[in-house]
Amino acid sequence: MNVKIAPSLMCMDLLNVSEQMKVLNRANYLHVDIIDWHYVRNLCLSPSFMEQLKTITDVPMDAHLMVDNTDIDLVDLCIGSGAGVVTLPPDVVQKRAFRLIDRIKSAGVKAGAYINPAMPLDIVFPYIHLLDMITFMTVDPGFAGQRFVEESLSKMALAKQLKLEKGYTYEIQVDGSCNKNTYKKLYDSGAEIFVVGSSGLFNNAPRLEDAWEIMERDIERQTNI
Ligand code: S6P
Ligand code: MG
Repeated sequence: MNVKIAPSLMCMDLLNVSEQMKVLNRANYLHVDIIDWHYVRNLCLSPSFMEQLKTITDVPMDAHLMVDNTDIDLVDLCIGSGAGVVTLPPDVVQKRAFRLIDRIKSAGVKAGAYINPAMPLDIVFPYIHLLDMITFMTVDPGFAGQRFVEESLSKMALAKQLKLEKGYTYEIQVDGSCNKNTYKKLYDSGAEIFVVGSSGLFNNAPRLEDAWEIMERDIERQTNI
C-alpha cells in the first residue's frame, strides 16, 4: 500500500465497537473526531472513548480536536487517554500554539494541526517545522457525508513541496470524502494518510471485513497508476 489508512471512527457502528475493531486494528491510525458543538454544530467522540478503545487496540489514535477551547487541560486529557497524535485547530490555538505543541511532544505524542478548506496553509508556518502531522480537510469540519472540496488540493501539494525542499518530517493526512472518486487526485497532490469514513470505507458493504477489502482494492488501483 502506498498510503497509510486511518478509519474515521465517528462513522463506525458504535453498537459493535469491539467487533468492528477486529477489522479496524489493521489500520495505521485510528481517527477520533472530538467535536464540542461550539467550533462546529455537532457533538462527537471523546477522550473517554479513546481511553476505553485503548484497552482493545495498539493502533495510535489521532485526536482530531474540533473544539473552541483547546487549552493545556484538554491536551493533557487526550494524552492521558492514550492519544498517539493530537491534532490541533490552528485558528483556535494561535495564542498558545508553542505551549501546546511543546506539551504534546514532551509527552512523546505526535503534534498535528489541520487546515480547513477555507484556511490558508500559512497559518501554521510559524511552527510548521515542529509538526509531526498536517491534516488537510477536504470537507468543512463537523460532519460525515459532505461534498469534496477540490480547493484543498493545491495547499496539500504545497505542503508536500515544502516538506521535500526543507526536510520537514510531518506526515500529510487528508480528511473528508476520501473515496474511490478522490483517491487518485489526493495521492497525486501529496497525501500520505487517507482518513476513510462513510464514503471510503463504512458504506462499501454491510460487513466491515468486505468493506475493508473493497477500500484496499480501490486504493491500490488508484495509487498504482
Ligand atoms: C469531519 C470529520 C471527518 C469525517 C470524515 C467522514 O468533520 O473530521 O473525519 O469523519 O470526513 O468521512 P466521509 O467519507 O463521510 O467524508
Ligand atoms: Mg476528522
